[in-house]
Amino acid sequence: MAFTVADYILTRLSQQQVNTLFGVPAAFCAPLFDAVGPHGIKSVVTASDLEAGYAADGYARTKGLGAVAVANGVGMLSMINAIAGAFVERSPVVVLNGGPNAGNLNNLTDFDVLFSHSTGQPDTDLAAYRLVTASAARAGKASEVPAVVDSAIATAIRKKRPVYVEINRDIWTQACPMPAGPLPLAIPAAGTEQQLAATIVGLIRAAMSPVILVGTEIQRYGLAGKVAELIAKLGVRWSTALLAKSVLPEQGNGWVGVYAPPHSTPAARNAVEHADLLVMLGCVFPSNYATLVTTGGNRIVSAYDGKVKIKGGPKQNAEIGALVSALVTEAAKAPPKPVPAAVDPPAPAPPTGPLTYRQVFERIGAALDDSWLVVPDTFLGVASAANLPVKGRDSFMCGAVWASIGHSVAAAVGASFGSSRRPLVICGDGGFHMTAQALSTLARYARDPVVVVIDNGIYAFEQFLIDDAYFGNPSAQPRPYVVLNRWDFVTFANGLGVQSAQSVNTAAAFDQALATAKASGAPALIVAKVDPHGLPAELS
Ligand SMILES: Cc1ncc(C[n+]2csc(CCOP(=O)(O)OP(=O)(O)O)c2C)c(N)n1
Repeated sequence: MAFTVADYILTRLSQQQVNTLFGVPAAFCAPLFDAVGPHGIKSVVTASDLEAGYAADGYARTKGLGAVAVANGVGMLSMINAIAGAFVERSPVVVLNGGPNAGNLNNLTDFDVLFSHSTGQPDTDLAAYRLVTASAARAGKASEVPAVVDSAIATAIRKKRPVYVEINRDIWTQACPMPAGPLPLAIPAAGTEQQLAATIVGLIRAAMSPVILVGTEIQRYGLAGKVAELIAKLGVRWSTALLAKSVLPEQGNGWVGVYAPPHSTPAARNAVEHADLLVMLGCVFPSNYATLVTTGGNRIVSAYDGKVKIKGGPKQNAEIGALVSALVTEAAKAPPKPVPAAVDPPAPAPPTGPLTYRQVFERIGAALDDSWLVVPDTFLGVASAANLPVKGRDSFMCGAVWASIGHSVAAAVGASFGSSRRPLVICGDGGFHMTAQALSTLARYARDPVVVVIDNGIYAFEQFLIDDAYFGNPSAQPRPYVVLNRWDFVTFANGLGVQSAQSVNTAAAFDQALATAKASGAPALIVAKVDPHGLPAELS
């Protein structure tokens, strides 16, 4: 049988250890799904296109590269939110689209006949994805496929961002040359790294209270081990931005806690905000970091996206991998300094009375071991999630910057394939409403995430941002537009095939439900019912 265009793409993906293709098939891309088997790739069909995008993103964050294919137009535009998040948060997902053929395009331009799911523009998907990917290209002929695909996958891996590949729907099964040689994955050093590293290490050694803020690029480029070495050699304290939580094990010396303003722990706040030198390595900053970054001026060194900026100086080119290696080499030139001891998290209060937001996090914190991957959503509990004592490296995954509610449940689908850890999702009821059908995918493919839904009946985070006085006053009414339709979550989960589902309203019952879910090895839902007026500890 001939080696086809679909085979080419799947070969290149499997060479990069991608063994799962997420998506929702449609005629324009179905031949890709038909071809997966011989490549050792499994297709995972999700309950929605948005879920497919989040799942591929969760897989990419945990495995290093992900792939997804959905229907052109209707599927692609539905999924674009997930890929925008992957772009912002540096998650390399290969988006594969079956695009119009020559006849479709002629009928559109000559006769105004729309091809399937067309907006009436020949390249809507391509143009839209150009905005949220590191590269977007279309292959109209089989002969163009090797160059288009190689360039896209290499870009995804080098830039740690999603890429978009559109294949003329007619050519999936056409003959295509086999891949020639390895992908060009090397990232050339800029040549400045050694000198910049000498300057930065000199500044750290001269500082009284330096802190390294470790960011996402360190995880994505596999540099965590080297940064751990750097911390040990320099005896420096360290924190992470929320997006990068668990890039290094948090029980090590020098750890001061996640810095996620405005609700960080006093230890993290003091260390980061009062550091006389703050070295920020590969951090993606959302707006809540603006004060720190924009007013830091003379005490900040930052390395991000191929550039280094030292204390208000100009941005200089530097490749992060070469820079981190050079920092370690420079740091090794003097004897290691002792690293200050880690700051211990506060002990939880005894679990009494009705379940509270605070208790849910305390109980989860007490139950964490190194089998779990904690996957919080964007909700009132995000600051509490930042402080969870997760165990070991890569034990936390969160859409902390793009902040799209519902990400957690669907990204856990992908992470359950990409990580050896078991996802423990923590989501608000409103966020759960967004991607709740993902429970069906978990059941169908026998995945084992545990999903904790904190059921307070409202979009509490929105209420908090609009009028937080509501939370201190038990008789206050929430804004009408933050009130949710109440679901019977247990019946809903059972209906989707998740048999282990229970609703709890005390801390003891929550502990029991979590232990049962852990023992089951099957997907599980725990509905934690809390008072809508309650706040997590960090916001009280
Ligand atoms: C896709 C998307 N839609 C809307 C928002 C705005 N938003 C941010 S938090 C939030 C409320 C979340 O409510 P819930 O999941 O119930 O958690 P809670 O805040 O009650 O803990 C909303 C609507 C968003 N961030 N993402």
